[in-house]
Amino acid sequence: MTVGKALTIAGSDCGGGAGIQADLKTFAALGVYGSSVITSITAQNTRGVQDVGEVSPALVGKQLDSVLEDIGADAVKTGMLYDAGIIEVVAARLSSHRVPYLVVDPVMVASSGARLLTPEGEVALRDKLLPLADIITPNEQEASVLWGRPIETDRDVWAAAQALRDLGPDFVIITGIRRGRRCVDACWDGTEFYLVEGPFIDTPHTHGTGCTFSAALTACLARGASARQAVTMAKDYVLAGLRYAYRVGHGTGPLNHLAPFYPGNLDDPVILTTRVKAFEDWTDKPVLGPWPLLNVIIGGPLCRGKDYAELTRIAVEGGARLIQLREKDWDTCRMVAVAREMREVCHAYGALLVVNDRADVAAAAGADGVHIGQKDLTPRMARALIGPGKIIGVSVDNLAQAQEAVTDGADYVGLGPVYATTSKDCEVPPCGPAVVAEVAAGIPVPVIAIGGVTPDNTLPLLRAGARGVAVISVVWDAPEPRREVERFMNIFKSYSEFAEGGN
Ligand code: TZP
Ligand code: MG
Repeated sequence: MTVGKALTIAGSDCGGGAGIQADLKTFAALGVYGSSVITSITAQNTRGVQDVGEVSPALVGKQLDSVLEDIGADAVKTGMLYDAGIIEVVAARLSSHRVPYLVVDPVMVASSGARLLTPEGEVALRDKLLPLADIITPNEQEASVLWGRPIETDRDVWAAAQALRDLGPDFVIITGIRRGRRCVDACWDGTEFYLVEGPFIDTPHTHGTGCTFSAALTACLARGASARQAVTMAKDYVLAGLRYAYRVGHGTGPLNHLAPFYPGNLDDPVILTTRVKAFEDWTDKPVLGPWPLLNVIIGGPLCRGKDYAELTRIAVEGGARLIQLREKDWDTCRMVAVAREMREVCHAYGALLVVNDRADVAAAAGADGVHIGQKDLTPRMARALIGPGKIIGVSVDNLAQAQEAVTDGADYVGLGPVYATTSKDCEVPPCGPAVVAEVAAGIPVPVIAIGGVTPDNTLPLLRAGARGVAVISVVWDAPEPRREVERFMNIFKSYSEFAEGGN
C-alpha cells in the first residue's frame, strides 16, 4: 500500500509540544508518513524558551537533499527557520526539488516572547520563501508583523490577508482569531474571503497550537485533500487536541496530539470525524469477491448446538467467500472464541469472516470486518473502532439507507428482505428484484441481496445488479448443506458464462 508523505522543516522543541516534535506527532496521527529537517535546536519547556542553537545552513541543505532525493514529500511545511542563511538554503532547495505543496508557517516569536527569527531572517522570509509558498498560516501577531501594521478590526484582517497574498502565496490563513466564545481562521484564496469557525477552548494548555495546525494542514494536503477541506480538518484536529489536553510540565502545556485515538470519546463529533478521516483513504483492506459472491450466515436456531468452525468449513469448501457470525445473545467471550476459530477456517480457504453487530468482537477476534444494521453502531463509529483495514457491511432496505451507508463508509450493503423469510422479523415487506436494481444502480459499492434467497430465485437478483446473495435457512435447513452451497456455485457459474456470452 502507499501512504501520503509530509516533511517538516522546523526547529526542535525538546519539551515535545511544538516544532518538529509536534509536527511528527500530527503527521502520524493523521495517517501520513512524516520526515523532518531540523533547522535549529531550542532548549525549551512549558515555561518558555531557555536557549536556541542554530544548525549550519549546509547541514540543513544536506538534510533536505537526503529526504527529497529518496523519500520525497507530497507536502512540505516550514516552521521555525531562525535566520536568513537557513531560509536561503531552504528556498533554494525547495525550488530545485519542486515539491507539490509548500505550507509556510511564519514562526517569529514564541508566545513567551522569545524571538525565533532574526531581523535578517524576517526579510529573507518575505523575499525568498513567501514567493514559493502555496499556503501561509500566520497568527494575528505574525500577520501584522508581515503586513507592517497592527491588526485591530475585521477590515484589518482582510486587508492584511490581501497584502500577504501579494507577497506570493496562493492562499492565506490568518489563524486563531478570538471572537468572544468562538475562535476563527480567516481564509483568503484570491477569490473568496471566508471564516472557518470553531469554539474557543478555554484551556491553559495551548503550547504548539500553531505548529500543530499547520502540520495538520500539511498532512491533509499530503493525503490529497483540497486546501479548503484541509483547513476544516486541521481545525477539527487542533480542537480535539485542545479539548483533551493534558497537564505536562508546570507552565503552558501542549495540546494532546493523540486525542482522536483515545478510546471512549466517540460521542464527540470532532473526535469521531478526525479519527474516521485519518483512515479515509486507506487502501489495504481485505478484498471482497470474486463475484458473484455467496455470503453464508452462521447462527440462529438452525445452527445452534453445532460446531461453528465445522459449519464454516462446509460453507467455504463449497465455495462461500463471505461468512458472517450472527448470534444475538451469546456471551461476549464465547463469541470471540468462536469467531477466532471461524476466522482460521475462513482464512485457510481464502474466505472472509465478518461478525454481525459486534465491532468489539470483530476487532478482538481478528475478523475481517463487521456487519451492522440500522439500529447498531453507526458505520462511522464502527470504522473508528475497528480501524481502516476492515470491511464494514450495512443492512439496508431501500436506496436512501444504502446511500447514507455508503457516505458513512460502508464497503458493501446487505439489501433485504428481497423475498419472504422466516429467519428474521423484518419491519418491511420483501422488496423484490426491482428495488435491488434501483439500489445497485444508485450506489458505488456491491449490493448483496438477502432474505428468502434460494438457488432457484437467485438469477433475477443477479440480473438486477446484486453482486452476491446472503443466506441462512436454505443452507442450514437443507439435509446436505454442502450440496446447497454447491448449487449456488453452479447458478453463479451459469450466470457468469451467460453474462460473458452476452457481452
Ligand atoms: N436480514 C434480512 S432478511 C435476513 C436477514 C438477516 C434473514 C435471511 O435469512 P434466510 O433464511 O436466508 O431468508
Ligand atoms: Mg444488527
